[in-house]
Amino acid sequence: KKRVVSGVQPTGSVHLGNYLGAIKNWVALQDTYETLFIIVDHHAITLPYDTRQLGKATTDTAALYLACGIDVSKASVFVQSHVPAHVELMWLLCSSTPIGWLQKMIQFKEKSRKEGVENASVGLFTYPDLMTADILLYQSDFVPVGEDQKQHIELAREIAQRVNHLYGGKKWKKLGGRGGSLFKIPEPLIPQAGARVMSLTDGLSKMSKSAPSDQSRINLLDSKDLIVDKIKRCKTDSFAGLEFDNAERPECNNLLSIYQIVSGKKKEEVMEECKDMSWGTFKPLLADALIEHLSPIQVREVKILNQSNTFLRVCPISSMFCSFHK
Ligand code: AQP
Repeated sequence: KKRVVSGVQPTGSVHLGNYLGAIKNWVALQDTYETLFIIVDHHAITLPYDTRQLGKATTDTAALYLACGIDVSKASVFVQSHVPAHVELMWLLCSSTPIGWLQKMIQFKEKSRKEGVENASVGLFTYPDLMTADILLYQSDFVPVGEDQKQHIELAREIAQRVNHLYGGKKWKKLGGRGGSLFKIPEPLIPQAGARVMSLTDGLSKMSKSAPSDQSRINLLDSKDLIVDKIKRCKTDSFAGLEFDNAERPECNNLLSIYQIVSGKKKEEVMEECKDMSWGTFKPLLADALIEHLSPIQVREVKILNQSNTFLRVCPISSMFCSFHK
């Protein structure tokens, strides 16, 4: 069986972008592939974080994986920091990665902007090497991610090729080494719909955990009232009717796309159904579709957390740093 690896950072509330761009697609893959879904807590400490929250966010993210339909009888679900080999391989990969390759990463530029590059952590800079280690450690064939991670997967491929070239192949075999390729070259799996879910308050920015306003995202655990309120207040435009793929209407495209995926309808069906609608008619329809889709996930999440009080109790990173607080 081909192998699939992916993960989400326990950095805050898992939102609709994480779900539609990644987790929802994992569920379909677990029947066909050997799948490993990781809660990537080492990634979560590359930006300032609350040590007391990290353990809880780790447990909550794992519970959400299961509530969204990940089945542990088919897939492996685990916490990144529980497997030290991720960090060990990362160090080996860092030593073969030219600094210039990391300097080109858009996510580093964006995430270091707030603090300034000089103040950003070395961890944030080398994050792509850790992500590469997460993938290469398991000789993964495919990595299902949202579009924002495409550049990191391309880098992972380049690092794998470089290490294969430097330390694999015939020349090492002659010297008594293993020869051949050390690492498989992974392929990204980016969904056709949901690859880039945009903010509710700005159709040109991606929905994100770190955006200061909670109004900009639908969290998977938002209450019905909150979903209705967020959709009621989300940014729209003053064009007549609703349409996909008009570059002048990014919010319209985003909201229709979300509706299409959560309602399980085809794009043509949604176009036909919504083309003459006003925002006043469409918004309650979208809110209802979101609630209908997310409610079963929310019910399962509560059940899972209640059932499993020993479930992922200890998070080594947080327990280590928490002890420094005392
Ligand atoms: N808006 C999005 N649309 C589609 N997919 C998305 N992903 C993230 N945002 C969107 C995908 O979710 C997976 C897990 O993301 P992550 O938590 O590991 O990384 P992230 O990019 O830090 O997530 P956020 O929520 O967007 O946080 P910040 O605030 O840090 O930017 C990945 O597969 C990602 O592609």
